[in-house]
Amino acid sequence: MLTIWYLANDAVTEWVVASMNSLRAVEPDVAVKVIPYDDRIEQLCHLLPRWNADIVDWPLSDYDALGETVGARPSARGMFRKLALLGLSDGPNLYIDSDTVILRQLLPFADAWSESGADLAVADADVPQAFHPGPLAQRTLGFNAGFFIARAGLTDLSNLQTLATDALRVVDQFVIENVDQPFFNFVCDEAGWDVRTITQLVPGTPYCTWSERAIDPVQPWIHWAGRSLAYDMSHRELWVRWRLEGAAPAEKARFRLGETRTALKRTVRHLATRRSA
Ligand SMILES: [Mn+2]
Repeated sequence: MLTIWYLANDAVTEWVVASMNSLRAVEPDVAVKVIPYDDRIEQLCHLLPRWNADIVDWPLSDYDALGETVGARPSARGMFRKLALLGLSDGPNLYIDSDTVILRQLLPFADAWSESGADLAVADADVPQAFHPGPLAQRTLGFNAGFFIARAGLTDLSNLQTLATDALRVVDQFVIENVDQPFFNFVCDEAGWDVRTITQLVPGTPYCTWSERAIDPVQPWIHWAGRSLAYDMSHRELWVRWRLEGAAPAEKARFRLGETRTALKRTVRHLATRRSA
C-alpha cells in the first residue's frame, strides 16, 4: 500500500497547510504520514487531523548523526530523517517536500513506478546542486531530494551508517549546503539502484517542477525548492489559494492581516532606505 510522507516541524506549518490542502484535493484516500524534523511539533500535531495525517514517533537521532558524519550543519541534520523511509518493511513510500503545491494525482506515478520494477523514482535533477565538479558530478543523476518513491526495504540504518563513513573519502565533492541531497545521490550511486524519473514513468510529464518556471498543464506539483515563503515568491497566488483552502473565515482574516502587515513593513523599510540614501 502506498503511503505519502512529509518531513516537517512547527517552523514549516504554513507550507504544510498549503501542500496538504492541495494533496487532499487530488488524493483524498491515500495514507499520509509525517516524520518529525525535530522536537518542535506541537502546532503541527494539532493541525494534522485536518488531513487525516499521522506523525510517527520513531527514534530518529541516528539519522541526524548521518548528517553529522558527512558534515551537514547542525540545524539541517533533521533532513537526513527522510532516509528512514528507505528501510521500511511496507511500501511503496512516496516522499514529497512541504514547500510544494500538488497539482495532479500522484497515484499514477506510484503505479507506473510499481510496474517498472525500479528501486527508486525521482524528479528534478540538478547535478551542480548535489556535487562540485568531479567524478560524482559526472556519473550521477544529481536528483533533487525533495521527491522520491522508494520500495520497501531498499537499505537500512546500519548500511547508511557504513555509507556515511565511506562518503568521507569523497565528501569534498558534496555540495553540503544542500544537506542530504549529495549524500542521497551518493548512496544511490554506491548501491547501484535502478532509478527512474517521473518523465520516464509517465511520458509527457515535465521533468522540471521548479517554482521559477511557467506551470505546465500536466505538471504534477510545483516545488519552491531553495526559496523561502516570501511576499515576492513566484506563483504566490497559487500558494495562497491552497493555503486558504477550507480555512475558516477567522483564519482567512488572520492570514490576510499578516499579509497586509508584511506589505506595510516592506513599504516603511523601503521609505526609510530612500530617506537615508
Ligand atoms: Mn523543497
